[in-house]
Amino acid sequence: MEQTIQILHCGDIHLDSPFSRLSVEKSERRRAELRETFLGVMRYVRDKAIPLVLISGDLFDSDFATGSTIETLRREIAACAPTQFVISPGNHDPYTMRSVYATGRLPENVHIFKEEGLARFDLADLSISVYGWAFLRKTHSFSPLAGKRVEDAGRLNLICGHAFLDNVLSDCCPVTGEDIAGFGAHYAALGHIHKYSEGTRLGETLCAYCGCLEGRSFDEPGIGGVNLIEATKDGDAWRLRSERILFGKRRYETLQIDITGCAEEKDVLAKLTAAISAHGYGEETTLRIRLMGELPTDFVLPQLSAEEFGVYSLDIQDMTTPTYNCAYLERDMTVKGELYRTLLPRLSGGTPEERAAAADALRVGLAALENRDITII
Ligand SMILES: [Mn+2]
Repeated sequence: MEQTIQILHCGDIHLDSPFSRLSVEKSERRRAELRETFLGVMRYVRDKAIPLVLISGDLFDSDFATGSTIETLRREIAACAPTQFVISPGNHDPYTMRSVYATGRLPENVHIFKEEGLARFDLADLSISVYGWAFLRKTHSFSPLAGKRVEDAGRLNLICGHAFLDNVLSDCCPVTGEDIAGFGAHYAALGHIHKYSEGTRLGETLCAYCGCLEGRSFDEPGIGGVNLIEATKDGDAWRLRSERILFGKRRYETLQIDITGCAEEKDVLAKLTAAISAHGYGEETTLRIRLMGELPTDFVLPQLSAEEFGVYSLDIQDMTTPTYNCAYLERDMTVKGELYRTLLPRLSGGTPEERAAAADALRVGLAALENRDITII
């Protein structure tokens, strides 16, 4: 008889993140949205009656959590029973005596790994074994899987842990691909890398990072989500299928747009609008646009607002360089020529940031010397 089991893998949720780059009001709203997104996952688990949830670390952003977050967590997890939750504390929320894991009185359907070394948790009635470990502090210096093998190959064997895969010098649990392949589990639910990527096969093991649930900065682009694993028993073997389910409410994205050749303000607007709509960015997107290319020295960039483009928030980085008549400026005996010659080493030889800063200085300087309006974005 065919038996199918669904397993939900999530992690790097970072509840109660400070979102410190945002204003007080916006950061409070983002914390609430993050909790709301997490509640969405819990609703999904209940609606689909998923029997097992793996949380691969960094459920909390730190070992501090607000009373209301702990209360919500307790209530939501209890309401999911008989679903079992297995949690592997990560580098942001290590298992310590004062952590929520030790003091939070979490419901009975939660199992938390408490040791740095490999431990095993069996779901008796489902013939599933989950192997995992805990961070006990900010660092974890060895691979709990090294040289180990699953103990009972007849069960559905899973790994749940926070680890930096194939980064042997890392002090964030340096597990290697060979460790995972050699261990011989069916699925490895990893946390730590916030970017979701398709699962990879390491030996017989499907191995995946779930990414975060909500991006918190431009370093964490895309809409966050969870991995839904469907394991089907086929004779003695298990067949696994992985599906990405999106839950994030907002996303951070960066677009690099070359505006060379734009002669007027409306050309820039048209180019940006086309790029934004091609990517389908809207109210859910905090967008950074990096403007590239060359512009005439007297070109004044228009003021660009998030509302104009229908996105949540807009951050413009002007990395354009001015096209200038360098042969003329080089020989120019006025202050303009002097300005150009002073900036020339950085315009032609610095890092991209230095070149951009020097180009800004030249554009603003020439504009000032020519009594033109200056707009600095
Ligand atoms: Mn994390």
